[in-house]
Amino acid sequence: MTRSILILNGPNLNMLGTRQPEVYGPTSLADIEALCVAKAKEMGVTIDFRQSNHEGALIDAIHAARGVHAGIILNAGAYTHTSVALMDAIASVALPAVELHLSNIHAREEFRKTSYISRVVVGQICGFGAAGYPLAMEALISYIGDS
Ligand code: CA2
Repeated sequence: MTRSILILNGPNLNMLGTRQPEVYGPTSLADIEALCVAKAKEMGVTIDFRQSNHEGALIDAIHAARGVHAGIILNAGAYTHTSVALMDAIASVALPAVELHLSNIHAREEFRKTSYISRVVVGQICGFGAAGYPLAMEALISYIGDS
């Protein structure tokens, strides 16, 4: 069976490439999706790439991943630093998950150093810009292995 992974993007990530390229890079979310589709082809997996600005919609997508996807890559945007509900959603589906950020959240404002998501994921990739997405795919697929 072809393995499938959910790549979920949170609030404001639809605005990538329009402002603050010095922080988040020049790449649009559509360009990042194309990068992930190419990587998925190379790795022989399928992806479901999504973005929502709504916490509940992100939670619904995580719940729906159960029994459908082998794992989750989550860039929760600013919800990373605030959302116990998203943390609980990841814990509730018991799927391996990788936390992803374009920027190095540990080198920025104090409030970005706190991540609720970190408590329930296998690991975190941050600071590599758009290149972090294919890196996260490699990390997750390697973690999942042949299971
Ligand atoms: O570095 C990341 O990937 C973040 O998850 C991006 C979030 C931020 O709140 C997190 O702390 C780290 C922000 C999403 C993108 O926001 C934009 C703001 C202006 C222009 C374009 C995107």
